[in-house]
Amino acid sequence: MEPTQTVCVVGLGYIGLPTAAILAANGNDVTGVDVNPRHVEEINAGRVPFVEPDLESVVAGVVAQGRLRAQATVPHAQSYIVAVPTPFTETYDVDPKYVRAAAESIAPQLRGGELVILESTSPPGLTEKMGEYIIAARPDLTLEPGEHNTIHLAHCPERVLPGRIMIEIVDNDRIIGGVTEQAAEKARDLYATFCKGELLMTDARTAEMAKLVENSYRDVNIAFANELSVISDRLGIDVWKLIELANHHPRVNILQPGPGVGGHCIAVDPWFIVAAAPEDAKLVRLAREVNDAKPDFVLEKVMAKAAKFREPVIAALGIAFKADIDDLRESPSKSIVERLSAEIEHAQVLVVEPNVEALPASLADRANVEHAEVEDAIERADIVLVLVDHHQFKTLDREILAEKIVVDTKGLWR
Ligand code: SAJ
Repeated sequence: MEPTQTVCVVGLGYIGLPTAAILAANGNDVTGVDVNPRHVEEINAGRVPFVEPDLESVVAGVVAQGRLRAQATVPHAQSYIVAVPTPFTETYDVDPKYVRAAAESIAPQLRGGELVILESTSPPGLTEKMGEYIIAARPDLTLEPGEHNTIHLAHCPERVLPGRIMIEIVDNDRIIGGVTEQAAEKARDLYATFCKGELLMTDARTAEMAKLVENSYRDVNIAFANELSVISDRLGIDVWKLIELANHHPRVNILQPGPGVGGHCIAVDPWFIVAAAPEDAKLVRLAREVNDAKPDFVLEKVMAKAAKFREPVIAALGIAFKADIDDLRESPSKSIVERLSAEIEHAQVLVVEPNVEALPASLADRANVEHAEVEDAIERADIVLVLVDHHQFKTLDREILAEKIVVDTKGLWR
């Protein structure tokens, strides 16, 4: 089979690498570019530098077939996909430095007629801004459609769920946002080589906003659940039962409360909406504030229980940002445990996290913190604090909880 087209993916992280691999597996000739030499080396050896089910077999296959290679420099390609981080600044506005660096590394290779797609989560307007970076570096090119030297720009946000990426990257519907109609058509043709979901055409700004809105929708719904959990606690109502009952209504679907919202998407993206329209994004901002305040509520609850003991032993179950993953970034559970061990120095905190080999330095370095096995931790504890609903915790024999004070933020053992 002849390659469908040459594609260069800039940024070989959680999104860029699966995208590069799936494009290559569907006939495209793909070069992946990454600034991390260790990543480049690993990928060229057919290995994946992070955990994601089923990705490694695809990467190994396409690398062996010569359809995917990784390197440090940007080559010429018919299409480019930019999948780099878009962190936010202290004022919650986007920091476009990685998008800018990617645009500036692509610009020298362009001849006219190429398609440049931004996949990274973006506030409205960043795709157009990427075009400005390209034109600033290459004033001989244009973003006007229909010229021989036109560069086509599109925003096609990824919406895959970590842990299910290789399934969702193929099956999910995909929003294709062109800065021009021609750009959208070109981007659609590229995604059509591997995407079985519907390809939904729109403009770039709407596509940028759609991604932010999807994650904000979830954030607002979780904030509602978290607020209900605080209200229910005060009123002596079981919030899990309450939500279960309310969700029997055919038009009600409340998400689950927890210790707070973590990860690098749902806890981040709503801020881009707030930054874009600070006066108007009232609900979006409030939801962020409610979810960010939930760890304080959990902490106060545990501290009140711990005050009854001279030297409390607290088993903290889970520090990942959600169930059955090893990702500790932006994890409310981890921050609760850090604060707990700092605020009650005379407490012993037994941290259970079956998905990591060792605790992060912020915890490992504390004298009153120990990485423990779940049953041992519970046996030794006065207080059992459930922070993540890992499958190992769900199936525990409840007998071992008798006599223990339980603070269950995930409604695991009701
Ligand atoms: N959470 C709750 N209650 C719930 C559901 C989740 O407290 O009922 C918490 C989780 O514990 C976690 C956080 O929310 O701390 C986020 O978890 P998640 O599983 O909802 O989402 P992510 O961050 O892993 O992935 C999301 C997904 N977006 C949506 O479902 C709208 C994914 O499809 C996106 O691709 C991803 O963000 C992204 O990259 O933006």
